[in-house]
Amino acid sequence: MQAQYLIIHQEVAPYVAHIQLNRPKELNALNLELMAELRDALKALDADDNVRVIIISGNEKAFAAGADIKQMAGKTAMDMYNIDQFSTWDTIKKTKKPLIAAVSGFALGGGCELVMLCDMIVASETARFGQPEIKIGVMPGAGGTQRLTRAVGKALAMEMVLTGRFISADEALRAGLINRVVPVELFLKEAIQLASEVAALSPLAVKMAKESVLKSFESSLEEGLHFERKNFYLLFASEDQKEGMQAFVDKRTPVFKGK
Ligand code: CO8
Repeated sequence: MQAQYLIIHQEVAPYVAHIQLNRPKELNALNLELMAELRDALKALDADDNVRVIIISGNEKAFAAGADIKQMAGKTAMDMYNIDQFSTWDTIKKTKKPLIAAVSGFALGGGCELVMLCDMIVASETARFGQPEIKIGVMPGAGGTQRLTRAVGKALAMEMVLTGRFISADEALRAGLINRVVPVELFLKEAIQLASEVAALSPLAVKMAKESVLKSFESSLEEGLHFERKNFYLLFASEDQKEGMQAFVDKRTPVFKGK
């Protein structure tokens, strides 16, 4: 896969791919071209049987400092409507395999929203999360008012969205926004470790479990429980279920094939 604004590592560990956002001079500002490349890369990796988990990172200084303000500055509402950038985000949201964000430095605006679209978040001690759109006369547009509020609750989300205050990795951890914080030199290693743990499991069970957890954000409890139950039953049609349970009985490590 060739990309101008991404570095794609097909296999950083068995069954683990890594996409690095790569516009370092602009702090990985998410221009339309980068987002289109990210959408295409995720689609390809989601369809690749040799990939079970995908890590998205930036570099040490920035995961991403938001949407590209320079690209947006002169646009009219009709330009924005016609560009329809959120269809790209809608496609990214459909990725079935787990996405792990490895965050160091700035994760702001669209950058924070991209992080929140991921399923698990590993941060370095230097990570800063924020929705500073209010400071440039707009507001979050890619889920910042919704996913942030669900993750950290109304009080902190409201403060971040209305003042643009950045929060540290430790505050994000305490607020339940992220999974873990590690020293900066370890953030990618830790993400690969976490991804490898998941990649060793049944990819079918993992995908259906991800889908079921996400369903909880969009359904009543009853509907969500029903959805969960169907996926649970469905997994009994897989060879991985037979292998997983037989391995437990045999006291050996299961080998999952995704069938
Ligand atoms: N867009 C475009 N360029 C940027 C952005 C950005 N979001 N952030 C940084 N840059 C550029 C700077 O312009 C600068 O370029 P140059 O060297 O050519 O002047 C370079 O990156 C380095 O930045 P700074 O010199 O400002 O670096 P500092 O370390 O002094 O400051 C900050 C770092 C605090 C991160 C600062 O750059 C900043 O405040 N950036 C903007 C943060 C922001 O407001 N983000 C929200 C953007 S709006 C948004 O995300 C809306 C999302 C809605 C939908 C999502 C669609 C993708």
